[in-house]
Amino acid sequence: MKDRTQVGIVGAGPAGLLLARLLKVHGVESVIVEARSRKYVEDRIRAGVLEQGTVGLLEEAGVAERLHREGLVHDGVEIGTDRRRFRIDFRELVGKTVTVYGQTELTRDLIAARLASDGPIIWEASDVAIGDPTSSQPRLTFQVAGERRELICDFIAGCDGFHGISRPTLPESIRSTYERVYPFGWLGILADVPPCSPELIYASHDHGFALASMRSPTRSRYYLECDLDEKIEEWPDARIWDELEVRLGSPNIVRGPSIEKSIAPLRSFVSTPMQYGRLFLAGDAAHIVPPTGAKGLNLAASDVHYLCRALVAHYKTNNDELLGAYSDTALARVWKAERFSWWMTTLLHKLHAPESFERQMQIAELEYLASSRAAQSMLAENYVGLPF
Ligand code: RFL
Ligand code: PHB
Repeated sequence: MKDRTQVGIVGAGPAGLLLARLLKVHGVESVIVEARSRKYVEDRIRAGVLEQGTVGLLEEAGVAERLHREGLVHDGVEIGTDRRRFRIDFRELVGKTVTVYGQTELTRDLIAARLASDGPIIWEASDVAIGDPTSSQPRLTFQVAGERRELICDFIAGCDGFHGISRPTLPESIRSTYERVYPFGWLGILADVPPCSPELIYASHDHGFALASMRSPTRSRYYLECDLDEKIEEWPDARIWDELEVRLGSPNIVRGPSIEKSIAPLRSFVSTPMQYGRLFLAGDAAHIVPPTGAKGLNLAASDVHYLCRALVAHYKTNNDELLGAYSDTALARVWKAERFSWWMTTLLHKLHAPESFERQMQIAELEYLASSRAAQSMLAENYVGLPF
């Protein structure tokens, strides 16, 4: 079966769903092709912090109603060290805030809006492939329910995450990759207990990094730095709660059974360029950040903003300048978020022997951050999100 659309979107993660919604708002049609089932996509537990700019985009997309009702606006974060705890006050330092709202909820909102009126999502597509990306009629081919389908497009947006097929569609000869794999992972736990603090706490401790986050006033999300070869079975809930109390220095953590528990590796990764002919990459398909700066989802949103603006300029004013500049424009912001995420990660994790020079530098940098308004402003400006 052969179909046609203006923009073929590979992947129904936040990047693909938000792009489809924004395009629709501006009168551009799309079809989303997703490898997984709706249930799988809706149940995935991932990021939790939205920059103010991301919230603005969700407003533009008309999907911010529940976010404004249920999202928690945070004016700052706390940083914990072995010696002290101090606060970075975003509102006071840079006049902006972040909103805590789970990626899971955001994904559900975007899927509901899409299915209400915007156009199809083709779930559980297999053997997805991109044909003729440098021609004027690129194609998406795939199998669904045993039937082979072909979708002729004006443009294709590769929003299929780190393990997708879009990035490898760019010939290796034109691709450059930049990567850092960190020697530790994050053990995440989700539990229906009230958070231990009204704001997020990022803690650097001799035992390793810990993060106290949340999804709502009754649901907490915590993370512990762990070794990459550790198995989840080695971390019964009681051991996780004990370790969180030590690293966060918070005796008042409310304990409860874990609803979800998993270990994720940490990686910094950028693939350039983000365009090949009429194929445009957005989000994790082109770049990965370690979660320490809470930037992954927000970067997907800023890519989508640039891409949507460029596609709309093509259709409304026949101007392809923004499309031609997409890769450079998006990458300029990506690299700054990569820097910030790498900096937060190397500042707070256990990377060096206790007596090493490097460990002393880490301690000195944390002390500087605790006492310098300039250093705190740098953190705040990046954490709430650089402009786009
Ligand atoms: P996503 O969310 O990975 O969505 C990509 C979608 O594409 C689908 N797909 C395909 N569809 C069709 N054909 C194919 N061949 C396909 N291959 C894949 C996938 O099923 C999926 O639905 O990428 P997107 O949209 O760019 O969004 C990016 C964000 O999801 C990501 O940056 C963040 O979630 C990163 N991230 C985290 N960021 C944070 O800021 N804080 C966190 O705590 C945090 N935890 C995480 C994370 C990413 C994780 N991944 C990718 C393994 C935890 C995990 C486990
Ligand atoms: C989360 O709540 O999942 C979260 C929050 C902040 C981060 C990473 C993850 O930096």
